[in-house]
Amino acid sequence: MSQLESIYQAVLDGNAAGAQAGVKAAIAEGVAPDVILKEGLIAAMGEVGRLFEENEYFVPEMLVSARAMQSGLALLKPLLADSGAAPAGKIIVGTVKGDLHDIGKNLVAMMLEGAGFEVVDLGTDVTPEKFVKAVTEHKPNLIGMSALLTTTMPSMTGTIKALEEAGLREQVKVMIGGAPVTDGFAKQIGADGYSPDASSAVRLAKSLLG
Ligand code: B1M
Repeated sequence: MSQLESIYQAVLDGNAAGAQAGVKAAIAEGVAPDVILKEGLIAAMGEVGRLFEENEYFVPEMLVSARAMQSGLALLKPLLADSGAAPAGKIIVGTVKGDLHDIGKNLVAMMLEGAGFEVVDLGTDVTPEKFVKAVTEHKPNLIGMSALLTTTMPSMTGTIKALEEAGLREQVKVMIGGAPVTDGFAKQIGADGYSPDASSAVRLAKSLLG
């Protein structure tokens, strides 16, 4: 079994120690960090989602797989971060109200940090009010919202409305992402941009700031 296959299998099995061992070994073998991420960790989470849809996995299995993925991701973090990048701007990130999925959001935050952004991470289940309060407090250039559930996407709309009502909308650019989110949805709710994955999120953030 290759190191990528063993990482994939460890995440499927919810085996955090195995995922870490696999990531360490792959790094030692010189496998590129983005390949470990995409072909090992992210591919396995995609399969976990499929197994959940097929009723072969349930929430506990998803949870232990998520933990295994996060422990592998922690080892990749320093390698995915560019070194010595100039400060590129300040961004507040969070997973929207009602939504507890944070792996994708953490990955986006990690890549943004690596690209030189100062990132304020509000965590998960972030209400529109909390986003507004954080904008007042931290004065960011950008807000990045993540949603993984179709049922929580409307909270993105709610946050944009809350920013407008607080008179803050013109001060920040808003970017959104997450598996069910689309470019069309971003346009519909008046966000400034959408990106499908973490590396394009960095390009989008940079382009939004000109
Ligand atoms: Co949940 N879950 N989950 N889950 N979960 C999904 C999302 C689901 C698609 C599974 C399925 O049915 N196939 C489904 C949603 C269906 C829908 O709404 N259409 C689902 C469901 C139903 C649920 C529950 C309701 C289950 C239940 O309780 N019955 C429940 C909801 C809890 C809640 O949030 N209130 C639930 C719970 C959980 C766990 C807690 C067990 C766990 C999350 C653990 C954690 O995050 N700490 C979990 C997991 C792990 C998943 C799957 C399997 C994997 C998600 C993931 O981490 N992917 C997921 C199935 C799937 O996505 N295939 C599923 C890997 C990650 C790297 O990708 O998050 O897409 P992703 O992020 C990407 C891009 O989307 C993008 O960049 C990232 C990196 O490339 N991106 C952005 C993300 N945010 C961005 C922001 C940006 C830009 C890009 O700008 C700001």
